[in-house]
Order: sequence, then C-alpha cells, then structure tokens
Amino acid sequence: MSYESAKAQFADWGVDTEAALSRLATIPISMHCWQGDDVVGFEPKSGTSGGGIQATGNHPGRARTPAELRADLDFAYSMIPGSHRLNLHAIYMDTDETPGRDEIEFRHFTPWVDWAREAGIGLDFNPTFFAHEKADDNLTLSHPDKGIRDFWVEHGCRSREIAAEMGKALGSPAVNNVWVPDGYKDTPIDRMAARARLEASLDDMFSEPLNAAHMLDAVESKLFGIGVEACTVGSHEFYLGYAIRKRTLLCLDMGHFHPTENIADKLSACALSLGDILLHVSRPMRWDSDHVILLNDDIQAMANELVSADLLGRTHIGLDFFDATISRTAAWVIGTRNMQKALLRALLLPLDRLKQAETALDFSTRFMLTEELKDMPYGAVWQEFCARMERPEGMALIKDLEDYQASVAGRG
Ligand code: RNT
Ligand code: ZN
Repeated sequence: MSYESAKAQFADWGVDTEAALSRLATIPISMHCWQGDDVVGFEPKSGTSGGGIQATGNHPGRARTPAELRADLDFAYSMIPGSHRLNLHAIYMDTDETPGRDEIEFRHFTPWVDWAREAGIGLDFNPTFFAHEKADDNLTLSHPDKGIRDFWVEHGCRSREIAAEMGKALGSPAVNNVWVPDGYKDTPIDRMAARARLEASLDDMFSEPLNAAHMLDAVESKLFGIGVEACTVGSHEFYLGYAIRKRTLLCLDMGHFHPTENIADKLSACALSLGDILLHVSRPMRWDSDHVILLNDDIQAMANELVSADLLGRTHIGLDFFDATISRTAAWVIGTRNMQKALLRALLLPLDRLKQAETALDFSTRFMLTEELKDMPYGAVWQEFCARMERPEGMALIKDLEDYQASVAGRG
C-alpha cells in the first residue's frame, strides 16, 4: 500500500500520520553498548560478566576493541531512522591506562565523547558494579565491609562526574544509571541491615549536587538474579521509595519483575510520584533472560502507555538486551527499530476516540476499535518514515545486515 492511501485511511479515523511521523523523529532511543560485545567491556582483565548477567552464544563477530565496537555502532545507527543515544558502561573505557574502578576519570572516555560529538549522538552512562573481584560475593554498596562499600561508592561518585562531563561536552544530560547486583542466594536473616547499608551508600554517592543540565541520577531495581534468588537488596519497593524521596529517576527494566506482571501498567502508577523515568526495554523469557525485543504485545503496551499517559517528555527510553547467538549488529538494529515501530503505532492511535469510549464506560466500542485498529496499514507509514530518513527496510535492510555481519565474521 502507498503512503498516500495509508495516510487517507488513518485520516478516516481522525489520525494525522504526518504528526505521528514528526513526533517519532524526535524520540531518541538510548542504545546499549553491551549488546555489541556480550557485556565484556575493555578493562584489561575483565572475565565473565558476573552479577547474574549472562550473555549466551558464540556467534562470530564480537567487537573486541573500542574501535570495532564504534564501527559496529556506526553501522547500526546508519540502519536506524532518527538520531539516538549510546548508553555506555564504565567497563567500556577507551584508554591505554589501567585505572581501577575507583580511579576512572573522564579522560578515560574521551574517544567516546569525540566520536559521539562527531556523530551527533547523545551519551548515557552506568557505573559497573559487577565483573570485579570486589563484587564476587554479589555484594557491593551493601557489603558489610566498609572498605568494600567505600570502594564502590568511590566508583559511583566518579561515574557521576564522568556522566556530568559527558553531558556538558555534548550539550544534553547523560543519565547515570545505578544498578547493583547485591543480594543473597539463600534466605538472609537481616534484610533491613543490608538495605540500610545500600541506602547509606547511595546517599554518600549522590551527596555531591551536580547540574541536572549535565547529568541525571537513576536507580534500577530488580526482583532476583542467578545467585541472588532469595533476596535482592535493591528491590522495586526499595528503589521506588528511594527515587521518590531523593528525587532521582527510577529505572524500570522489563525483565526485573515477575513474568506475569504488566510493566506497562507500572508507568502511570509510578509517574504520579516521580519526575523523570528511565526504561530498560527488554524481553524476559521465563526469567530476566534479556532477549532481543520483538514487536510484541509487551513492547506495544509500553509504547501505548507512554503516548496515552503523555509520558514521552519525561521518559528516557533505554534498551537492555544481549543475545550472542545471532548477529549482534542485527540484534541492535532490529531491536531498536522495533521500539520505534511500537512508538509509531502508539502515535497512530485515535486516542481521543478510545479515551472517550472508556470514559463513557462504552467498553464495546473500545473493544471494537482496538481490534479493528490492528489491521491498519502501519507498515506503509513506517516505510515512509524510513524513506524520509534514508534508511533501508525490508529486503534491502536484510541484505545490509547480512553484508555487515559477513564483514565482521572473521574477527577472532
Ligand atoms: C541487570 C540490569 C542492568 C544490566 C546492565 C548491563 O540485571 O538489567 O541494567 O543489564 O547494566
Ligand atoms: Zn537493566
């Protein structure tokens, strides 16, 4: 179907496809660097990721150096319509020095900043509280040993400063997201003490006020992980309360709840008490498996909520998945485009009509509308978006993805 007929069909429903396309073009997605190398990073002696994070697979083409990762990212962004962001973890430093986690500085990341400036890409940041000998017990900021807590607080403080410098250099605030793996494999006796220690460490870390125009603090909760099945210190309730009291962003990761919970439902509930929100869009399969996101009901529900609840202006959309069994660049590109497709479909909803039916308790109309809408020509509008942004789609996209994968498959 041509874009013009699609446009007319949407207009029949009172939907302006041009408005949807313009809005979509302004929504940045923060693409996570760690899909490119299976969460390994570039620290001299980083081994397995630890902390319950597990990329599985051995597909050829893993980026082994910052230069390879940037080449893969350049390619990925060239396949994704719009202008976006990169979410870096501290272990992705690019330097000949070998700073400890408590010694990292902005200069260890300047090649990333130069690259981002050149490419017109915003940066976000994350301290790395895993894949380190001082995190081997799965305890960091809540460790009973003050020396270990202080080490990680120092890492967190430095990460905030690095994020602030990045945001300042690029003229757009970097979200600095704190996720710690802290928890217990078996049932703990004193959960309160662990949570009080985590809270005190976070307070220490966040004590230096930094300019919100440069850096935004976020905290990420989790339900459980491998090795911390019995208790995660930074649970959802812990961080929801913390974020509200301390006015940080709350990061909702779609894999960090019971599999039957509806994460989209949480957005409006949390948003009433919070300022900005950070999303880690992911696809848990039976557990926090971090599969590449599909254009499925969960992602669509999330996008619909962002639009319907008018939360796009204060939600930072980050992705969090890693699959090493398929082309890593294809995973990035298809996953990110899926997020955009879901946003486009949400922006093409006749929301006034739907809301009107709901307010009038006319659930028959709401039901008929939502189901009939599933047959609308979203594909034609998406194709138009890609064409205007000079990005391939369909078979042309697949060929480009295959060609690039073939070009990196020889990496050792
Ligand atoms: C882990 C969290 C966290 C990580 C990244 C690498 O369960 O989801 O966001 O995936 O920091
Ligand atoms: Zn996450």
